[in-house]
Amino acid sequence: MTKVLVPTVCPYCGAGCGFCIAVEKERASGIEYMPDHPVSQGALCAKGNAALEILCHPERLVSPLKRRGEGWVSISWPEAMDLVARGLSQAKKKHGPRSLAFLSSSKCSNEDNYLMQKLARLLGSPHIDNCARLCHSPSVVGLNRTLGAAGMTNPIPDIASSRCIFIIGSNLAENHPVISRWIHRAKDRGAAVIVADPRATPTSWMADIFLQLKPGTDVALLNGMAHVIIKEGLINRDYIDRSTRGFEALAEAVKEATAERTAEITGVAAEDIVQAARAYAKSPASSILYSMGITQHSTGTDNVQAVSNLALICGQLGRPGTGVMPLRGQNNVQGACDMGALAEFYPGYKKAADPKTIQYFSAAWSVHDLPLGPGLTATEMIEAAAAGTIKAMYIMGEDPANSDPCSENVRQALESLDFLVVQDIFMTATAQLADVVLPGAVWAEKEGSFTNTERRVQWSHKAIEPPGAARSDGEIICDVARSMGLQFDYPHAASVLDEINRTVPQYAGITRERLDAGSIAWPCPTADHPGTPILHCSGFNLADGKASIVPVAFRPAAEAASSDYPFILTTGRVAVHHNAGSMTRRSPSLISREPDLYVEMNREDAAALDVQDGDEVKITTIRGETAAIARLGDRVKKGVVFMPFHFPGTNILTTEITDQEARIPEFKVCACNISRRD
Ligand SMILES: Nc1nc2c(c(=O)[nH]1)N[C@H]1C(S)=C(S)[C@@H](COP(=O)(O)OP(=O)(O)OC[C@H]3O[C@@H](n4cnc5c(=O)[nH]c(N)nc54)[C@H](O)[C@@H]3O)O[C@H]1N2
Ligand SMILES: Nc1nc2c(c(=O)[nH]1)N[C@H]1C(S)=C(S)[C@@H](COP(=O)(O)OP(=O)(O)OC[C@H]3O[C@@H](n4cnc5c(=O)[nH]c(N)nc54)[C@H](O)[C@@H]3O)O[C@H]1N2
Ligand code: SF4
Ligand SMILES: [Mo]
Repeated sequence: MTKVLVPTVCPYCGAGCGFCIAVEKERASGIEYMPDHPVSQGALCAKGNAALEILCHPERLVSPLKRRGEGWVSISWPEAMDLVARGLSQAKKKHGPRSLAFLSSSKCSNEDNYLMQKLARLLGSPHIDNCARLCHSPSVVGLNRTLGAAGMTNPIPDIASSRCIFIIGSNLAENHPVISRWIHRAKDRGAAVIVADPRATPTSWMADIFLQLKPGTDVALLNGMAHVIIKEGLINRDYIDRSTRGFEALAEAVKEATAERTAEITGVAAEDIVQAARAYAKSPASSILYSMGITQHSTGTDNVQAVSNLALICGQLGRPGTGVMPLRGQNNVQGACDMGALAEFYPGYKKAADPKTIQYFSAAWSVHDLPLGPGLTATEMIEAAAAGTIKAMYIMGEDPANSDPCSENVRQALESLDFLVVQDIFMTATAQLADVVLPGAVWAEKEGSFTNTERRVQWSHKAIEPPGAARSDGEIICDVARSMGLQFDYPHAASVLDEINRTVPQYAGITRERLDAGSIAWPCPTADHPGTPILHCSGFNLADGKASIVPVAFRPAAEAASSDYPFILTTGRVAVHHNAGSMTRRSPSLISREPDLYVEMNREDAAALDVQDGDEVKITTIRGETAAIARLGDRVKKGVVFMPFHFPGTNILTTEITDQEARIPEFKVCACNISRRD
């Protein structure tokens, strides 16, 4: 029997591991590892290993659907296109192009995202965004300001040459498991690991120094570390003078942030703060890895700036083993942002509010009347839908009804739209609210390029045909565009990449032909440029080539524990589920390992409430309540509880309060109460 091996990229997280799908008789028969892959080197985590389980799942969407009463009827593609064109055109005609909003998908390829944002803007709407808003938008704002670029500065394999790795607000052992293999390699070579997290996690088990801080106190911790480094003369004076501006203001701002004062705010012992500061500053090559524990706060942008301040005053940038590494979440969230599926940027991070950007793309796309931005962010779109200014939405590969905060408000907002079209691979909570549902093909059933967290662009090949009448996202977008009277002639993904090469300078040299020979990290300005694995080696893309040190003052989280809501709820992830769970809850090998929504509590808190391990409890916030199974232990300190958000229910509880600049919700801190359900 002939077996063909088709190289693809894992559809789950931003590590971008590669594997081959073995195809026999036109079916995916198994996974073959890729020992020469630059990141995964033949390894995959539990989710990667289970990826094929969703391909032929009986609940896959296999035909377009339209709502009829409480149920759904299958319709043909021409009828679906007619309904979508009518729904979007009517809103546009009655309320103007700015009444349309588009959510693009960081699960989809660069080509799909490029097409989606182009569709939005050619229809005259500036309102296009993706789930980066809920994820790394503070990195985009903060790092663009301080370092002039928001990408991870160094490649993943480079972590192995770090001598000190500071992991703050990231549980990479569960959420980027293949990246944690590179940390183990560094540890084997003698590197020190520091972890700052309110919870003990499989990541903190790797730590030499574990800083178990109170949720939302990262700016205080980072300022405290900067204080120690400055006081003890551990700064890199040469680097500060040569490559940065703003140091004196930071030194002034952290003058009072002594280790003792920091200990009071963060709950971390002063001695540990001093040890961590010394270890990070003194090592010849230190890197900082961070993720949602830093960004998902009303102070997310401040947190990111405080992280980059630490790297800058120690000169821990621009060399192997150093760097500021925002670990990107979804398989293609980096690419979705690069492609301009963002409210404030056209492709290539050209500012949506700059008339020069409009000129550039008007010429590139041979159109006029492109909308000046910024558009509404994902979180603002929901508010605008509720307020009645957004009338129609096109949502591809996102599940805001489960993944946005305060689910009840999201549901009401989406229900109040005149028209909603959702394009997904499963019937999600969001799709349940749609007028029309379009069945997309998933990664293995289509081809395209994906950009992982290190800015590494890889081509993923098509292994099998999609089920039933499902079609690739790119084809569907082109069809929608054509049925709205636009000229979208892209016969295949490569023809979209060809346009990306011409319009996105960072991708100019990342051609389809070159991707056959291997992956390339952007920026890659020409066809003979090797790509740029390490950023900021010779200065920064800011005035005078210098980075900005931006002092930030500690501000507490928006919600504090009170007598009615005495616990702090923090939400996040577990190893075997992914985000709102549409894929992993349907994956038999994964759901069997983690079948229920649970809340992790400290044993002492549970004892005071007479809650036993395995009891069903009720978790309440001012927004609503949900039930979960209590899981007792010592991983969280007294007064803190943790829930994963992979099951419906968690986001009923979370707050809509956002960071003022980046508009990311504060998923990591809200006040709640817990009681036993009898
Ligand atoms: N298994 C799995 N892997 C995934 C995903 C998944 O759902 N499941 N999702 C992907 C996506 S989209 C993303 S964005 C990434 C996210 O990856 P991570 O950022 O690692 O995910 P989280 O679990 O949300 O949060 C990370 C850690 O932040 C800690 N934390 C909470 N509050 C604070 C705080 O105030 N300060 C600090 N310092 N830490 C805090 C939490 O306890 C948690 O351990 O993972 C990606 N990979
Ligand atoms: N409480 C709480 N909430 C959170 C977070 C948290 O830490 N705590 N984290 C936030 C973060 S970091 C993120 S990134 C968001 C994630 O928010 P979402 O992006 O809304 O979450 P996902 O569940 O990953 O949704 C992706 C959807 O894409 C579909 N899909 C997969 N592949 C394809 C494809 O090829 N084509 C199409 N059309 N669809 C496809 C999947 O079935 C799924 O429904 O959640 C946020 N919400
Ligand atoms: S680490 Fe991420 S990319 Fe790699 S196999 Fe696991 S989920 Fe997939
Ligand atoms: Mo994310």
